[in-house]
Amino acid sequence: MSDDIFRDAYKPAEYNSNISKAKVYLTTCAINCDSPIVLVTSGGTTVPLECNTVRFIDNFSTGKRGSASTEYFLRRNCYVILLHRSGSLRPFFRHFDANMVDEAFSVDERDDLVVRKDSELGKNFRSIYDAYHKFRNKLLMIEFETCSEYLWYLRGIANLLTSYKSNAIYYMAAAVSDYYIPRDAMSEHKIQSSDAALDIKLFPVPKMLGHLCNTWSPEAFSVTFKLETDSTILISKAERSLQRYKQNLVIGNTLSDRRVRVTFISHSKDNVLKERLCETKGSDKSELEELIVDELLSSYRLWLSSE
Ligand code: PAZ
Repeated sequence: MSDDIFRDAYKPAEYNSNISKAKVYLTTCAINCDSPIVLVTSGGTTVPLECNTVRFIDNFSTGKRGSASTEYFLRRNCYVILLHRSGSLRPFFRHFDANMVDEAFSVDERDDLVVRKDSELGKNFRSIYDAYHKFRNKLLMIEFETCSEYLWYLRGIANLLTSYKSNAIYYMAAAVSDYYIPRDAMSEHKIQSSDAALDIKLFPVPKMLGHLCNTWSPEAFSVTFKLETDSTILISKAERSLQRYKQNLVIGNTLSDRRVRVTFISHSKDNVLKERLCETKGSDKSELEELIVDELLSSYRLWLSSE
């Protein structure tokens, strides 16, 4: 079952061209650099119910964690490949939304459309625009939609990143489905409605984290996120993940307060569990992702120096 998801039937249509783009990106931008190359995963994966997909299962993830973190990694001199859900929040563009249009723009006396300097967007527009232009060549974005597309890209990019050894960082903030429907069990066409209840059998998605940390990219620094809704089980679940997959760090968060606090969970060299709370309260940084990225990069540097 574990390799079924890598059958050609699941391969993303754009796979070859996106992996070629990643190769070019790595060779032209990042090959001779000492800066870390970070793979950020972001947003939720879908699980199609039909081969010709009309309906699918989705989850809550907006892509804020991944897109905001990408900005801070870029600002800290890292290269970033952002593997993100299509339509989820994107770095820099996440600051703009349609509701701002009326407030942010006006027409001046020469009939030109101008950004109103007194609007929220106007106040920040220039610095965001400048940052986007400054960093966009250090950023490569690849989109996924389904869980299998995500896994294909993860494996493909990990294959490329493996030669960057400890210069590569994995920052896995995507909310990846735990269950899916294998191609053979999926309806070819739209499931027809009827008066009877609909039975759908979901199968566990093969766990790829072990492959990533131990085979695909064993020398990289890998950080995974763990989300729970019950805060009382968060640390034990994170610890179990650390024991099982041997990633360097798990960042735990709960659904309700994930915007203001996370907990860094790791093992020390002598295998003692370490927990560090990271929260916006009492910090001069307004976005949690800035705190997370700074804390993570110091752990990374410490790890590099102890290698
Ligand atoms: O995408 P978002 O900003 O709305 O949410 C971020 C998050 C909660 C999906 C992320 O922090 C996370 O915990 N990802 C891993 C989820 C999991 O598989 O447990």
